[in-house]
Amino acid sequence: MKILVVNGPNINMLGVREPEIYGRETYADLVAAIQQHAQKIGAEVVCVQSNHEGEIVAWIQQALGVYDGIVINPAAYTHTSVAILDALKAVNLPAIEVHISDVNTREAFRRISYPAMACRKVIAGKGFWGYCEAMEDLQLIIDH
Ligand code: CA2
Repeated sequence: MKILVVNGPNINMLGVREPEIYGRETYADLVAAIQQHAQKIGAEVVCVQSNHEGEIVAWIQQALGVYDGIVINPAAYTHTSVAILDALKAVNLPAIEVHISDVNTREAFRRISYPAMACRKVIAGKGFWGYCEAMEDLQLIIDH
């Protein structure tokens, strides 16, 4: 099973600022945690991060025929991007949206998600574990 993990803008700043919201661990720590869990569940995972909406759209498009599923934290683009929603709809791969923080208990604008309309599930507020849970959920969806 091949999974593409896509992280959006500013996720590369993890551990640098706002530790009260996003924790003290860095983006490199996140990738290490994802890869460790991928090994445990027998999945092949590629992690990418971009601060550019078009690049995220391109990665989703290129996932077709290469990956079995997508785990995506679109970060701030969650709340604005019809382009990412349309790309997920276009490839029609099973996708799960993840947020490190609990977007439902923060500002009202964070409760809106466009990409979620093309995702099987949204996992929020579970920190890095959310990505691991999403990989396990994808495995169940793909295997059945
Ligand atoms: O909780 C999440 O994972 C978010 O997707 C993170 C986004 C935010 O816009 C979403 O509403 C929820 C922001 C990522 C920025 O991460 C930073 C990390 C450290 C310092 C500054 C920003």
